[in-house]
Amino acid sequence: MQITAAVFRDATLKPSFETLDLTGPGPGEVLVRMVATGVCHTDAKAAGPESMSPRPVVLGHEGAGVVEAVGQGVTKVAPGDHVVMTFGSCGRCRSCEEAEPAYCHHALPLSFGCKRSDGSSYLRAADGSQVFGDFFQQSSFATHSVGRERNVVKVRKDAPLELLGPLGCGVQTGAGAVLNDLRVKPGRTLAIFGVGALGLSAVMAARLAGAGRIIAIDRHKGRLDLARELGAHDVILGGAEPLPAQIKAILPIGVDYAIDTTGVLTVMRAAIDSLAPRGECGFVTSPWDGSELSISPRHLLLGRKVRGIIEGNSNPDVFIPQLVDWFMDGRFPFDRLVKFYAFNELEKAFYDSETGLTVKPVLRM
Ligand code: CXF
Ligand code: ZN
Repeated sequence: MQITAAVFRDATLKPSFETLDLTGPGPGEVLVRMVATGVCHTDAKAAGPESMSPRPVVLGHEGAGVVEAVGQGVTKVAPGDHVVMTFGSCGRCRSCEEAEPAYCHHALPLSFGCKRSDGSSYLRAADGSQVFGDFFQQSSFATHSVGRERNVVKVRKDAPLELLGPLGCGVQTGAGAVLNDLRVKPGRTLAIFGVGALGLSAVMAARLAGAGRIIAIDRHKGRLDLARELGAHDVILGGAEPLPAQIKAILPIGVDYAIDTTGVLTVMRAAIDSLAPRGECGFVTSPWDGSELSISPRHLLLGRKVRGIIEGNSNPDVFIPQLVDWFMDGRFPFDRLVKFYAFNELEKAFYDSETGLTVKPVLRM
């Protein structure tokens, strides 16, 4: 079939909108007609000069749409089902067997490798040349997408499908860090460094968890205002005196939990330095270039922990429908983060999200 897709042929973040040939769904695959897709910072990284993926490539990994056809052996979904597309996982490694697919032993090649496990590709340009799809096993910046049985999550049909794509990455990353991984206990204190899509999702989740004190930190005043509306008790505008001192001016012992969503080394260090004894710090992203962070082992000795958390340690088939239910009940208003764009405004959506103008862009197909 023919589809329209945003193809990244160079490192400029400027896609060309092309008609491509799609063959599929193959065995175990699910063809999804895209309704809308979120835009995540990882898409901009993968489009730019630091990309880990081959080119030309179709990016996008927060798809939401309607199942159009299923390949041989697929039983989880059927044509007509509404689905959110999420990260891929192998289903066979120890992490997958123990229902922690975000830590799949094959997570990186499945997300960034952009080909099927047999090496083939299902997308061709008009001249017959290969275009890489399969980014996060979906490449959702397109009118149609090929997922796998494991990375499509069926959602209730009364929920607004065009809003739901970000649940597949950014929103579950922030909310899941609080609820699935750190498992923030009622009454405990939490500092969230950076309140973009990940951090604001963490704020809403912390409120749901009954956290006693939620401190939001950001460089954008508008985001701090939104953090307050979504449940933060205190806000700190970044850029002035050292952040740990500002946090300890509110909570002298430090916080029980800290989450860094910025991937900025100095901020990550500030998150660790803000912890109370036995406090736990989660990093939900990292510098893209693999650069290293210095930590004082003496500071860690008092039972403090530091942990990387990817995709909110989500088991998506369970967690995404749960987030949808909470949204529908009015307890998780993540629509407050979203601004809609037309499909052909992808470049503007990248720009608005990198400059902080928009928290979570969603492209309508
Ligand atoms: C990201 C999370 C941070 C490391 C690279 C992959 N996942 C989705 O955007
Ligand atoms: Zn993402």
